[in-house]
Amino acid sequence: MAETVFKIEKKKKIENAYLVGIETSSDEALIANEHLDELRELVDTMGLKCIGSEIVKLRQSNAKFYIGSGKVEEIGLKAKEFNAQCIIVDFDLSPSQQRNWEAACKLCVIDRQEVILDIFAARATTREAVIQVALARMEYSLPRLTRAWTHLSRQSGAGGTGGRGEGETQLEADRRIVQNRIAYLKTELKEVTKRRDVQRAKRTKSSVMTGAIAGYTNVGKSSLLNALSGASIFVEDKLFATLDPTTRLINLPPSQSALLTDTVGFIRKLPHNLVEAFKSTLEEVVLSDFIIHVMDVSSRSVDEHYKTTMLLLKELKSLDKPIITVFNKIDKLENVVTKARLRAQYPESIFISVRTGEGLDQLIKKVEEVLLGDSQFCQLAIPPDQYDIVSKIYKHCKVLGTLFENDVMIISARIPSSHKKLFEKYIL
Ligand SMILES: Nc1nc2c(ncn2[C@@H]2O[C@H](COP(=O)(O)OP(=O)(O)OP(=O)(O)O)[C@@H](O)[C@H]2O)c(=O)[nH]1
Ligand SMILES: [Mg+2]
Repeated sequence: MAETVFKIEKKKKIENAYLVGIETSSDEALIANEHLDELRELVDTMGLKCIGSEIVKLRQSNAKFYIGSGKVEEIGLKAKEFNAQCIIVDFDLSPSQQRNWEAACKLCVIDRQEVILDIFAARATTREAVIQVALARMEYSLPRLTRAWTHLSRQSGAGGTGGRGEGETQLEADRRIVQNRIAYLKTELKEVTKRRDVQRAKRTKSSVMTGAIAGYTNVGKSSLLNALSGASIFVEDKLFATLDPTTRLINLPPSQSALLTDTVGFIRKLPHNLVEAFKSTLEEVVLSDFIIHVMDVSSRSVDEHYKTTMLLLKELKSLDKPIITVFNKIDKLENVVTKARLRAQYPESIFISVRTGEGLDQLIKKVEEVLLGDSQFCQLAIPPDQYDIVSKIYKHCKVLGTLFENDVMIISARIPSSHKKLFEKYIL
């Protein structure tokens, strides 16, 4: 498969990367530095060594290279001096810009999108994730087949998959192969998505409320679900540890429960074809009743992370749901001023540490509040031959009191609107 060939080839040849950040006129130097730090983390997650970096000040964007041509040549020389085998830029390059860079520097040039796609490809394990990532990568590669440093054209040119048709140039043949593969992956994805829909339908029927844990990558979303549900989802101090959503039941004392789904992390400038390909995975967020938005309080870019996630939630048309804003990793925060500032800026937020357990009870309380938020106070009359419904009432409603009138049990409770129908015939 082209994917495997790409990975092997890349691992063999490329070890050292020279990074290029960008400072636009609207960004301050501090932000440019934070972005470069994030790129360093991405490159580290990718398994490459960052041997040097610089930030380029962008005054006017240039059609040929995005940044000035003199600067590109300078970067190429510096990267070679550092013995780098590739240059990684923290901005998106159009296919022709990428070709121009590679021609000017005589090195492989990788843009931010490709870095993220590469990490996703290395991390995908389930069939659904593998197909989603492969599709996004193929779409990224299709307009880039004439690139000097391309895995796909070389692979198919080497006589790998499907030969060249009569009168067809190598490029046309490559394009045809990639287009066929994209079509094939799209059909495969449809099949897998159907299965997810079935699982989801089952869950919807169970009438338990569902929540999605969303947020920037590496903030502790999986750790939080593990802590709340006793699950053992893979957790790692690297970006994009989770690609597949996991759903677990959490019990909320005294008698409620909800299904919580851990989702793929977001990042600034998430490649659009990746968002498209992950649509069915991201639908876990779209279809949830509420969202727990987790942030890393110790990150210097916490406000930007907030904006990125909110923007993606907006794109997913999910901003109308109740959102619980949570700042995790409070154990790591030394600066008390930050906490005060965030508290003022996000007044409804909750500060927690999954590591120490601090604030988790407050979060659970908040989830309960949200679940009951759209509830109504009702009195229910349960005749003796139907007492078996009582445990269900306890499970889904907030029971405030019970008493007996003859043999009929009278329950005062707050009933979430999602369950009103279920108990309708008992309502007085
Ligand atoms: N100090 C501290 N570290 C934490 C806390 N919660 C999680 N972590 C660490 O943060 C790192 C990321 O945690 P994950 O749970 O994998 O984060 P995630 O948001 O699921 O990340 P992705 O799936 O990669 O998007 C891990 O090394 C965790 O051990 C916390 O409360 N305090
Ligand atoms: Mg995770």
